[in-house]
Amino acid sequence: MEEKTVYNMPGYSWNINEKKYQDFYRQSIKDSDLFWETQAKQLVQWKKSWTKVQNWDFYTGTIRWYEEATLNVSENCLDRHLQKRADKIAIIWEPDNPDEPTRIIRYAELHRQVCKCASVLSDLGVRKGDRVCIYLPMIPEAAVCMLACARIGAIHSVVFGGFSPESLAGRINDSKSKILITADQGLRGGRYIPLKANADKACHQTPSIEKVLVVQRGKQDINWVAGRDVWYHEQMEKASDMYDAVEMDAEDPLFILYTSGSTGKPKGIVHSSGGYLVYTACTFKYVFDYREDDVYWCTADVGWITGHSYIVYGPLSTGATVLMFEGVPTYPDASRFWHVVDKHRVSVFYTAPTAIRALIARGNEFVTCTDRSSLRVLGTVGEPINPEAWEWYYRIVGKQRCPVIDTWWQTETGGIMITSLPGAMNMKPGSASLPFFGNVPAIVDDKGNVLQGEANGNLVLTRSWPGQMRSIYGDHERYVKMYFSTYPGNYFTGDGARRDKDGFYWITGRVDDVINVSGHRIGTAEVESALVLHESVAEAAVVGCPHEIKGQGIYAYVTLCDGYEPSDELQQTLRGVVRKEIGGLAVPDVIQWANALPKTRSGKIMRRILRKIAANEVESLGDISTLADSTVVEKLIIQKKQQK
Ligand code: 6R9
Repeated sequence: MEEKTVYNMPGYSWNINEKKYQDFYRQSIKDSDLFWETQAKQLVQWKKSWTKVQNWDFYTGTIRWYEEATLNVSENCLDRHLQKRADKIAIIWEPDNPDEPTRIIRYAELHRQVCKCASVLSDLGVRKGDRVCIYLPMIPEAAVCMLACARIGAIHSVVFGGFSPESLAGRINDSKSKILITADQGLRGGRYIPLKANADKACHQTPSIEKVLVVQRGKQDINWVAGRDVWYHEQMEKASDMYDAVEMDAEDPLFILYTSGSTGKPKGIVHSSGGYLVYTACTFKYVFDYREDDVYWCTADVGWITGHSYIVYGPLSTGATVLMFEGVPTYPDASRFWHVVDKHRVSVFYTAPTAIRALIARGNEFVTCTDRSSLRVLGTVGEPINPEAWEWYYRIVGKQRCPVIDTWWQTETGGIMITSLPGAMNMKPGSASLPFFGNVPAIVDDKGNVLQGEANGNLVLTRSWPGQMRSIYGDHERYVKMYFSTYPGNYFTGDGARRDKDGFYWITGRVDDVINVSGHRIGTAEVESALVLHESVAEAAVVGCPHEIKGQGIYAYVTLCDGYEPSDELQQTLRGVVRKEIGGLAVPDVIQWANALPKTRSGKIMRRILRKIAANEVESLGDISTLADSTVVEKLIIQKKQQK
């Protein structure tokens, strides 16, 4: 691959320059204990200090940081700011509809609400270690509820509002959540999302749920289950605004967040309290070149890890002003992001390549009609950013004044792992650049040999970092198998990567059966399981295909049972099945009928070939001689042409 243009940084006094990055990085590797001890002391307030900074073993999957230390995460995000920042704005909430009023919540007020909410949850029977499921839209109450759980020491499990009742139920049952917090409805791009109705459906199958706490967002009529459902605002009104934060062990779980893997059902990623907070605070501070007067906006949903780490825990523990946006980039029109930037003088903006591509498609006028002079740093996350999108973001949105920070990380890593830092390094469009302090990535070949210098292969991390996930909820064995058994002694990311002559990393995408659709992870196995639920489907194979806006689309090959004929109607039915089982985000873009699927003699579906056909790369199918029946491939190509 040819190297792209390298941009020098515009002149500005950044917190970290090239030399500082080099020195700091070297120190962080040479004396990792010292580095992470210093960060922990500077960034987090502890009740009790540690006896050992790090204690981990990648063979057994034992990860411990700040042993025996204690703290409370909500206290770190709230109480300790009250002396200096009580009147500082913690959350600016921008509603879906620009005509609705903005909500401004200052640190003192956020503290009061979180204490009240902790009282409410406690009155409902929530105790330290209990699981609380949060299924809310992008409203400040989502952050309030997360922090209230942290205050009690309860473990939250946030489920993205776009997931179906079935998905929600699956996550509630896996975590055995006691309480479900939802809203009467969500609102996105002018459309209502029936969250309470979904929650009701889910609760038919969730024996662990004792109470459903309902936040009022709209005015729609909703179904009410007496004895189970409780209005949030009614409870909050009478709740005490004093709630002593519970002392937690650094290793006590802070939350569970479900994410898709290459096999089976979504896994509950477990994050710690102490290490996670140190890591999110530290990355937030350096990656976004944080300043006290910044207005910081991350456009992710709190239902994803980016929302957890870089809307709630990283920024609030740092005492930042965070903008929280309920809507979508294109509503009421494609200027919305930039109007919001101007309205609140946003200085740091963090979004996903898919949003950038969607906006490019609408034309530059939607951007150039706004001012955007407040912007200082632009960030991206979620998937590889194509150089065209990078250029547009840099030139059109940032007017070549703002560095574009490409941050690579995962739900499992808790925080940013490989990234550019503003002012500290040159930028190469499309490259996530260099490791963050303390991290040592490596590239290995399929046999696990570590490749030196310029290399292309599988991305692993060779040592632990405080934000690393600690386990898969209820299944530590699966954790060890998924992450530590492929390349023993290393954490396997599931991503492919290339390292160039300057040591810059270029993430090439997933090397497992996970598809990245608009920055959201979807397991092909999950979509296949949903499709075969329908009586007409004999077999289904799902692969990713290139998609102009989403990055990857979902391409499903479906073999029908005898007695069923392909039809547009049946396609719609099957799409509906996936929507119901998983949610709208997993609905296939293409369903191709297939008489048969390409299989090896041992019966394994050859997805490599299916991916090529889906991507229209049939000239480079590679070796198909191991197929049980190689005529299947030819038939699929013909069927694809006919179906168009
Ligand atoms: C934070 C988040 C993780 C997967 C990851 C990789 C892809 C994320 C990226 C990127 C290239 C970047 N990914 N950031 N690929 N460049 N800057 O997105 O977590 O939802 O768990 O997804 O996303 O493939 O493995 P998650």
